Amino acid sequence: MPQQLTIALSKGRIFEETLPLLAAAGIVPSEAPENSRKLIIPTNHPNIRLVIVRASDVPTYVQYGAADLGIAGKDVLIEHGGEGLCQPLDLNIAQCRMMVAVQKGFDYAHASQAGKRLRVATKYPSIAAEHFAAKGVHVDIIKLYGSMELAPLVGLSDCIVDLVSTGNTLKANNLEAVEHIANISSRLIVNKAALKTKYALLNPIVETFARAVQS
Ligand code: PRT
Ligand code: MG
Repeated sequence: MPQQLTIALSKGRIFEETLPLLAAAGIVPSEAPENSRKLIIPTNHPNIRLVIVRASDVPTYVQYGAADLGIAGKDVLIEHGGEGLCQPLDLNIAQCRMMVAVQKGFDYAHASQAGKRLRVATKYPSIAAEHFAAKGVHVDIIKLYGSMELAPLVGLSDCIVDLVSTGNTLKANNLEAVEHIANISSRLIVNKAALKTKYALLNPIVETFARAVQS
């Protein structure tokens, strides 16, 4: 039986921005996940299929070899830890910034002085903990799964650590960014074992993606 290749992707911006890269490698999905409830999407290539999973689940599928490769944001990869994964390429897609944000008018400089305690709401506890530890600021991290922007508005936290791209969400909720933590983009991730056992299938895709990113 010919070897099968499974690619894990999330719906939305990552899927949209990955389509041209797949096309460059001659891979065309049979349908778009936005128009379908299918979780396994075949492609024009009989041995290559896509699986559609939550963005934060992509590294897990690839780590355990349920998918051979995938595309995940650096935010998701830092929180996952990267175990069992090779990260051969920064694809420079789905770009954004990890920022600290507060309600407009909140005195962040004062509140984040050493010696005080800051309440931080975030979906990214590892990134947030590391950032504030490096500054020597004591924090209580409140883990949320979405809509972090609400937390400072209702007194759940003093600030949030979240991704910002246009800044429209912050603006619409009377928040402002006060600190830049990191620039974020999405990376190609490959299962470490598959990199060896499926080299002949995987390598042309990695090389094509690398060329597409450079051009
Ligand atoms: O949406 P869902 O809860 O299913 O999962 P997800 O948010 O993890 O997935 P998705 O598809 O929204 O994001 C996938 C990846 O895209 C993330 O892991 C990031 O690496 C990257 N990315 C790029 C972003 C953004 N830009 C972004 N703006 N991920 C999320 N956002 C959110 C942000 O959290 C905030 O709520 O968009 C809002 C801010 O956007 P602006 O344009 O208003 O600033
Ligand atoms: Mg989202």
